[in-house]
Amino acid sequence: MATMDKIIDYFVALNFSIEDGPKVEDDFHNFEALNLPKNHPARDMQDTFFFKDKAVLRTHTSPVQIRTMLAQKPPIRMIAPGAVFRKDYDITHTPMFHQIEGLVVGGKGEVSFANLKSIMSDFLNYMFGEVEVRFRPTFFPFTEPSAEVDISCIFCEAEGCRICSHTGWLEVLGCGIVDPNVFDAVNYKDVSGYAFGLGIERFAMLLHKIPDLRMLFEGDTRLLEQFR
Ligand code: 2NM
Repeated sequence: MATMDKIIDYFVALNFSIEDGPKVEDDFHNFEALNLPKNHPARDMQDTFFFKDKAVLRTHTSPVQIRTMLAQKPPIRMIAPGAVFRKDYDITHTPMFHQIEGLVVGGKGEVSFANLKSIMSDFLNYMFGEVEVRFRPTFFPFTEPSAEVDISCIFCEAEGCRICSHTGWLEVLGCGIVDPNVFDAVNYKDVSGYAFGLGIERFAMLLHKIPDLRMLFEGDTRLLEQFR
């Protein structure tokens, strides 16, 4: 997928390794280690596909970050591209989609929110050209502080249109400083880190101005012909 390759190229040039992991996951790697304890309301956000025996289809690629941290010592500088699965189907959601998540871990005090802001801003300017980038505080179980990141609308030059819901802004990714509970789960001591995640189909949709995400999965030749 061209959009996936463009994103991967950026991070490979910055010395990130590409990591992979299983799509059928267990509770520990998909939830528990990511600070999503059992019976926690944050689990409902995930709309998980469960198997009979408690195995799950991964709802994000973060379990790959957990497996990489368990297998390697810091420093870590990685991205995990791949398919993820959620019970969600409408014009902006498909039950299978692709994510790229990134993780950087260094020694105590080595990694800051300022580092995260600058790498995310540079990355979004590489992807979308000269856009404004805005960080809004939000909550994720696995990062604290956390931010949702918006770019100025590339469809209307931030004038306000239907695609940006007349706000002038498009939400494109989430990120934050890795929560200490995540490092505890993998037995990392005296480290600091940041992580980020984004949906590749959403990026493709914005880059190619495709109005309905489901069109990417239908294989209609009228869409595909335009990308020959
Ligand atoms: C996001 C947003 C913020 C994330 C966190 C981690 C880990 F494993 F380090 F805890 N991996 N990915 C993360 C953080 C993902 O996606 C919207």
